[in-house]
Amino acid sequence: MKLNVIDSHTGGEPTRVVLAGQLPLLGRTMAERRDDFRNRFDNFRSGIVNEPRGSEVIVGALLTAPVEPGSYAGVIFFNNAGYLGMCGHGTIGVVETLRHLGHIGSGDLKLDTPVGQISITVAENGEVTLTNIRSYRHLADVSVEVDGITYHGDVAYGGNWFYVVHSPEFEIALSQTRHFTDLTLKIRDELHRQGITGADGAEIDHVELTGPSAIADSKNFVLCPGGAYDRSPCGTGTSAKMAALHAAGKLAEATPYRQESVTGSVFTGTVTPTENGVIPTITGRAHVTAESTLIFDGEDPIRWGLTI
Ligand code: PYC
Repeated sequence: MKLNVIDSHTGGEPTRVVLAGQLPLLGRTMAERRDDFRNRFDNFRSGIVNEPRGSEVIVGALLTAPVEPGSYAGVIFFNNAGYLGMCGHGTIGVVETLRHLGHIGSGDLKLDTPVGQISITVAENGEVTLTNIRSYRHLADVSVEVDGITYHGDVAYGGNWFYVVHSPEFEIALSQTRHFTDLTLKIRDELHRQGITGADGAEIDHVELTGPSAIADSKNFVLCPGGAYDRSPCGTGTSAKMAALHAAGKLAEATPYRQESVTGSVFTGTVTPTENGVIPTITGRAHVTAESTLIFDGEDPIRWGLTI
């Protein structure tokens, strides 16, 4: 079995796009198709993103036919730990991949995801602005204690569930990623231990630390579900953060908010208030890094990837 994929990175965070029509998913909605992917092809999920073909940093994006009228395509995001509701850097990577293939140019398009339809504008220079689904602060000022230090943060939704730590602030730097990974894993475990969840008991699987930035409004470190940190500023994390700031009266409608990542890349966002939350936009740029054919050799005992 072979799969054609295109790799890109968005602000340093990789996306591996699996071109449409190669894994025939059943379902009328993207959520049904995601469930079919999980039930029948989860070995491909693992084989596509995990070692030896990938790593815990890669986010996969499987393209499908659209489900909503007017949409260009459907997309299901996944990683080493499972499936993501939405993915901001991944959406920008998908759009750059479609542009690289000559399937789209500048202009507007819509993509269907398991959590809703995303609107996209592609500029002549390849910059992508995505309009995300409704994002909102679910719980304000939740405290957790780890190693004798109390952290304060908000539980917020931006297409995935986040605990956004607002104090203390951190000096975010690449040299500190091991320390921040350990800390955010402990914070996430503590949230789970205390039974703190998103709406309807949803698991909080991303933790975002923020601190001052020399070039943007803030700099972040985002722990992703599988234990890797986001090399990009995290589109869903920036959406969640902006929703929390707006709910706290700290971010006004249409005011550009610049989020720097731990690697120094930047997304610019805005919010438009809506009932019970905001509609965020996120602007960023991706670059294609490889066109490849993945081979799943029936005689390879680890063809479905290593789960480390
Ligand atoms: O950009 O939304 C994002 C994202 C989620 C996980 C990794 N990147």
